[in-house]
Amino acid sequence: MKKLFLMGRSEAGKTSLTQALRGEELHYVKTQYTSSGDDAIDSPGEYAESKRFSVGLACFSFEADVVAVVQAADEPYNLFSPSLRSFILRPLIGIITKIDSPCANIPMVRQWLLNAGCERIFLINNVTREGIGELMEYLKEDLPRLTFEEARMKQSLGLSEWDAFPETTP
Ligand SMILES: Nc1nc2c(ncn2[C@@H]2O[C@H](COP(=O)(O)OP(=O)(O)OP(=O)(O)O)[C@@H](O)[C@H]2O)c(=O)[nH]1
Ligand SMILES: [Mg+2]
Repeated sequence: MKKLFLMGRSEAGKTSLTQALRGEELHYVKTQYTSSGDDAIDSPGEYAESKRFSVGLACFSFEADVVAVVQAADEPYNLFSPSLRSFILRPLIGIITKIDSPCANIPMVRQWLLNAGCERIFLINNVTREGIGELMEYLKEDLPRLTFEEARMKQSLGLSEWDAFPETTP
């Protein structure tokens, strides 16, 4: 199981997502500090909203196998810059929550996440659990562990550790 790090503005639905992933009923708990469980690291939205604290998110991300930018489908403006990908040394995915919102603008939020460099985007309704199965499917496989030599080889090819080797023609 990949360990997931969640970052995104307050009320984006990060804690609800951890509850939905665990199969729990949603119950509101304001996240006051970054907490690391077995399968997920949840952070307070205020970290993403403050220039000073957002640097800390990069540090927490190193404890995870995959980093998720969580944005609700009805967010009025974007907090994450297009250069975001460059300081995250993990696979970066986007999670769009609240797809049930009457004010949802999924194409706009999807574009923000693509601009940030997310390689996959999941659409989630934490209340009905729509989309949770697809995310679980993605998370269930562990990332392959590389030897030092394999990591060096990937670097020499300009690949990230988690990228597949390119197909070679015989
Ligand atoms: N309709 C709907 N409501 C949701 C969804 N996900 C979360 N919510 C509601 O949104 C509110 C905020 O959710 P949280 O999961 O606490 O948000 P958070 O991102 O953890 O917020 P912070 O802890 O402040 O960073 C709660 O009242 C949730 O019930 C969703 O997919 N659809
Ligand atoms: Mg929370």
